[in-house]
Amino acid sequence: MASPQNKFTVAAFLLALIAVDATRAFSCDHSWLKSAESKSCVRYFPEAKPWHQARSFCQANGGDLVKIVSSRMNNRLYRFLTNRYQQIYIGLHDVTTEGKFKWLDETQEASYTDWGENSPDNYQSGEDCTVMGYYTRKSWNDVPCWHGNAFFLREVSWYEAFK
Ligand SMILES: [Ca+2]
Ligand SMILES: [Ca+2]
Repeated sequence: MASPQNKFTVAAFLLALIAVDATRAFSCDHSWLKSAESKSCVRYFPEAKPWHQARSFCQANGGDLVKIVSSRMNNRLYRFLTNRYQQIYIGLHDVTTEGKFKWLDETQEASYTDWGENSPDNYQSGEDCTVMGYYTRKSWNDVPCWHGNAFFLREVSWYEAFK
């Protein structure tokens, strides 16, 4: 039977492991943007892909399309819009229920959004995916999912995945 001293040693060892992992959870590779508020690392991929293909690419690389949780995070990502007509896919969609835009890992409608003027408009009844970049304005727009666009991948941190 384990002595009280041994139990203490085991507990200390486990706490040390948790501490190491907690530290690792908040670091991102230098080429990734660290988002503490969403507890994820975000990376921009310039290669244009349709939304579902972009998502598959993200999943194959251990992540998913980005989830934007605050205006602070949103404004940081707007910095990737360097071209007036550039559009970048994010993980917000109304594929499952028209007009109800949800993040990929949620069942409720998104609480934070930054839609542009008259958006989302489901133009010609065929816009279920979301881009940031709305012509020359920094805001969001619903677009047809088959459009090829650059995209943001997010990798959820250890902390969020296991809490
Ligand atoms: Ca729609
Ligand atoms: Ca639209």
